[in-house]
Formats: sequence, structure tokens, C-alpha cells
Amino acid sequence: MSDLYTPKPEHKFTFGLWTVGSVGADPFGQPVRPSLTPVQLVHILAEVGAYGVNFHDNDLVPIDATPSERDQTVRDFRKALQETGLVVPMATTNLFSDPIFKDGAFTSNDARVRLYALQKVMRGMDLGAELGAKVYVFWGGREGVESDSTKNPADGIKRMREALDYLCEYNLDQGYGYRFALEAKPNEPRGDIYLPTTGAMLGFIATLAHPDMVGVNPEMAHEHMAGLNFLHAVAQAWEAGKLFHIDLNDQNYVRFDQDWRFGTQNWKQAFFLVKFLEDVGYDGSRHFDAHAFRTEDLEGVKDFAAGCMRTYLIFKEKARQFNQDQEIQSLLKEIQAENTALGDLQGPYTREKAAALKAFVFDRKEIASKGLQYERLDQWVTDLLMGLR
Ligand code: GCO
Ligand code: MN
Ligand code: MN
Repeated sequence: MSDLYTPKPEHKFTFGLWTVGSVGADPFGQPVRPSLTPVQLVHILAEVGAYGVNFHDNDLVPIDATPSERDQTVRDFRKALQETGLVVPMATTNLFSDPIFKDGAFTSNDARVRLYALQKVMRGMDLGAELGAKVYVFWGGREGVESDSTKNPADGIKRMREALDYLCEYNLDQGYGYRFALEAKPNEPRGDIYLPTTGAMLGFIATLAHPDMVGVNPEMAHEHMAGLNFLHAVAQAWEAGKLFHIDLNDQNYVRFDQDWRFGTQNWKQAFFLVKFLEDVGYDGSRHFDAHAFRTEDLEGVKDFAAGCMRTYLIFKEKARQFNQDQEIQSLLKEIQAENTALGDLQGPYTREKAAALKAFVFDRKEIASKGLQYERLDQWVTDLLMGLR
């Protein structure tokens, strides 16, 4: 039965092959689930109601596949997409698993590694384009250091810029029309990763040769690892016209990358995030970059994937309730009312306005004495999320 919480294609819910395909290995333990083929994973995603599937080059085509093996894999995958109706909105490159990337890809000290990384990305872009991807994600998991004695971080950033400028040219030259989305993470697997936050990425993008082609792919867990407010990172990206993609998941603050089901842990942050995306009309993929608890079998993996989407839709409905709640809305109106009495002082700078403002006498005590009722409003949000409004 279809209801408000049933995923539909228009919701644009996507998963990476590596998410539902995670076999649950971690630094302390071996895989707990069998590895499934890309074709099997596409069918699982279709079964739970996802709209799309994304991949790293090597999630689909093993790193040492021959050209004919590659073509056969692509044919099989394409057939699975046709059978299920799933689409491929995003593709990316694995620039972190192979030992050649142990000291980074674009930022490695070894020019051969930097060139190999460019070659791998160009081939990955060809693969993604063949399957219809329009967003190409760059997550530089190994672009960093354990010790700053080994590299000058300014050189690291310069090398990142050279690589991205090169790949923007390739994008133009091939006519792929990709939008590049840079994904920040503060650490893990490197001790420190360059450009550690979405805000740092936004600053970096402005220095590129083709800044219009490049935006960000903020990930909830990554900003939370750094103790930051994810919504604020997303809002800054949105306001700058740079929210090209988003990685949704969850985790406790200031820990390792836990990659949990969306909404596992931080309901309020997840609620305000969904509300923001829906209110502003973000129309990109809602991509879940997470995996099932290590305790789960295949049924548990399906529960995980279905849960990500269901929770998103629950928060979407809660956001609608928030926007229609008379009491909440009238308090918001009061809180955010413009003070028209100051009319002439407001607006853009003019010499006259600035002179008038400098001379104006503010009643600081009177302004500061007003209670803002934020406690009441915030409790209403709690009541709403707990189902009591
Ligand atoms: C991580 C990252 C990755 C990337 C993926 C796509 O912490 O492992 O979030 O999952 O999102 O490589 O670029
Ligand atoms: Mn991550
Ligand atoms: Mn991610």
C-alpha cells in the first residue's frame, strides 16, 4: 500500500553500490556478509523502492578487468537498469583503496601517482557518462597526511587545483556536461585530509579555472565528525548555488565515520536538514551514503535502505506540519517581524544613511529586555517530532 512514507521516483532517493553492497568489514573485523554483484544490488535497490544507484569505477568494474570484461560488466549492469527502471545520477572514482594511493592521489608526492589518478578519473568519467551520470563526485579520502613533515599543505592544495582544472578541461573537451561535486571530510583514512570541511571546499572552488562547473557534495557524518552544524554547511552551499549533491547518513558527533542509517541518531538535525532541502526546493539526488549495522544479514540491509528513505519522508511530513502549524507560524511571524519604525536607516549603504545611523541613539536596555520565546518554539519542535502536536 502506498502512503506518504512510501518512496517514489520523484523523491530522488539514491544509494551507492558500496552502501547496500557493504560487507561489513572494519579495521578490527572481517566481512560479515557475502559480497553481491552490481546486478544483484540493483535489484535489491529496486525492491526497496530507490530511484537511482551510484558507483565508484571499481564498484562496477574491478581495477584489473580487461577491456572485454569491462564491456560485459557494463552490458549486464545496463540490462539490470533497464529491467528495474533505476537510473545512475552520479558516478565517482575510487582514489583510495589501491595501495598506489597510500600517500594520496592528486596530492601524492609522486608525479606518477598523480598522473595515474588523472587517468583513472578520466576513465571513470567515461564510464559514468556511458551510463547517464550527470554529477561526478570527488572525495579525496587519501589527500592528506599523517605528518606535515612530508608535504607542504599549500602544495597539496595547489596540486588539487591543477588536477581539477585539468579534469574540467576534459569534461568540456568530451562534452560530458558533468557537474563536479567536491566532498570534504576532516580525517579518516588520513590523519588529516586537506580541505576538511564543506566551507573549505567552497573557498577552494572560487580559485579554480572553471568555478561554475564545480560545487560540493556535503556529507552529514563528515561535518558531524568535526563537531560542526551540517545544516549550516548545506545552507552555505545552497546560498552560493553550489549544492550539486548531498550525502545523507548519521552518526554521533566527533567520532570516526560511522555511516549509519539516516536519522539513526540526531533527529533534530535531520529534521531541520530535510525541512531546509524541501523548503528551498533542492531538486538533486537525496543520496544515502551509509551502510547497515555490522549485525545485519541481507534482510537487515534492506531494512536499513528502506529505513533511510522512510525516515526522510517522515521528516518531510513533519516539515509540512511545521509550516502549517498556526501557533508555530504566528510565533515565527512575531519573532521575525521587520521593525518598520527604523525605515530610513535600513537598506544599502549611502553616505547620508551612514551619517544618520552613526548619530542615532539606540535604547539598548529596552531592546535587550524583550524575551524572545525561543524556548517555547524549540519545545514545540520537540513536541512535533515526538508526535504530540
Ligand atoms: C567515506 C566517503 C565516501 C564517498 C564516496 C563517494 O567517508 O568513505 O563518504 O563514501 O562519499 O567515496 O565519493
Ligand atoms: Mn563518509
Ligand atoms: Mn560520502
